[in-house]
Amino acid sequence: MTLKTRPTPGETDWFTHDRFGLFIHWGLYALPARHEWVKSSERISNEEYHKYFEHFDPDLYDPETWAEAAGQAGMKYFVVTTKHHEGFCLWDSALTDYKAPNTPAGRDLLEPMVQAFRARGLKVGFYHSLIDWHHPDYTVDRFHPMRDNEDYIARDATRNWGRYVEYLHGQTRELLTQFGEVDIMWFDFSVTANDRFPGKGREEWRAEQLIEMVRELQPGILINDRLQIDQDIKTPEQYVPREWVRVDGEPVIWEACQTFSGSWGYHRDEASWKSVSMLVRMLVDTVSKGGNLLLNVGPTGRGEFDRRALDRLSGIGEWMKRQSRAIYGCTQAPAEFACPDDCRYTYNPDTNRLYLHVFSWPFKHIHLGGMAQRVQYAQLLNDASEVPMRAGAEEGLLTLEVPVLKPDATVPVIELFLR
Ligand code: H79
Repeated sequence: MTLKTRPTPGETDWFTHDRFGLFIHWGLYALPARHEWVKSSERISNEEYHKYFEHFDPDLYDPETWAEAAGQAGMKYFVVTTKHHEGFCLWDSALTDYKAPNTPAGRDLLEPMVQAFRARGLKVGFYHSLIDWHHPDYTVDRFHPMRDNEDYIARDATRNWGRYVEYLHGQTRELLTQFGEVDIMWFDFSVTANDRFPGKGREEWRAEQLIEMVRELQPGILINDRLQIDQDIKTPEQYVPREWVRVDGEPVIWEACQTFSGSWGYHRDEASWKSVSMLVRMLVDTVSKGGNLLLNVGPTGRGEFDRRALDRLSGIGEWMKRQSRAIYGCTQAPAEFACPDDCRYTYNPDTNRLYLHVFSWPFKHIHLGGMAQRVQYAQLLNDASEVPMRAGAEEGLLTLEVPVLKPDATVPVIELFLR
């Protein structure tokens, strides 16, 4: 049997079937182009940061091309930053002036994005930052850009936290009432205290009340875990979990979020871009442990996915075009199937097919212990060419006879039809 996860309040079937989504981090930080945390890392004041607001003019923005790139890569949903920690909003919120329509962009940028992705059949997710480095009522904490500014900190006494929480809840309401059906609400994130500043968590966000409102407005929506109350999805960030993610010993629904290069926002000079091969292996590895992959693009200030991102997306799409059967509807294989070296298994419980993803192509043979009686037929997934099998030398051993030349796929997959 495959692992059964702890039940959650939302509708998770589509999510664990689809497995692969696009994260989009787009905001004013695309202009400094040196990490979406630049305001915090460089201790930039609201006044200094304002130049990015005044110059935000994404004249090449065409969400249809974004949706096409995501769909072509095999992604089935997307999650976009409606507001990141800098506080800038992509939509025409009635609750702030700090929004795209008031920049040279001159319009709501979220609505056309939602339309374009939905039209391509992708599900819609909103990332919304709990943290806000622009709002006047948001108090200083360990990450705040003004954490070293004594005057700014002194004015915390005059800040009305309740007003910020109303803003947070009010904007969440806007997002869940003005854009049709929303499939995921992705809040980010609760702040721990340090020796200088208190933290902000479920009490501060009034998380219980917020969650209740979200569920009332969008029944069936999936909510992540960063309000300090676990809901539908656990969200490991920028690492590959060693095994199926558990909470209190129980396997849960999880989604790893990963970057192409270490920055979420567009970063011009970041050089540690992952290869297509590494990204495909990351996707396979994630699904082999029962998880989803949410892979991020940081569009430029002109409103485009840059060449490096497009290259990776199209490379992944080239693989997914023939191999997606080993991803959609798949999960961790039952423990009885011992996976050979340099490989991963994914498994589709509905079709009872096991997929052997070969990370390092071996010479002529792959030996599968204990499988002699279990496999009815084997083929390469990229071209449906038969992989001959014979009973191995040992009891129960099944030997697959594979071509010497690695098949034409970034990660070749052998489809095993089980008995
Ligand atoms: O939105 C993306 C990130 O901006 C946000 N979550 C994802 C989805 C996030 N990134 N890091 N964190 C949350 C936790 C804080 C990490 C930090 Fe740092 C390490 C803050 C300071 C040191 C990363 C590195 C950010 C600045 C330098």
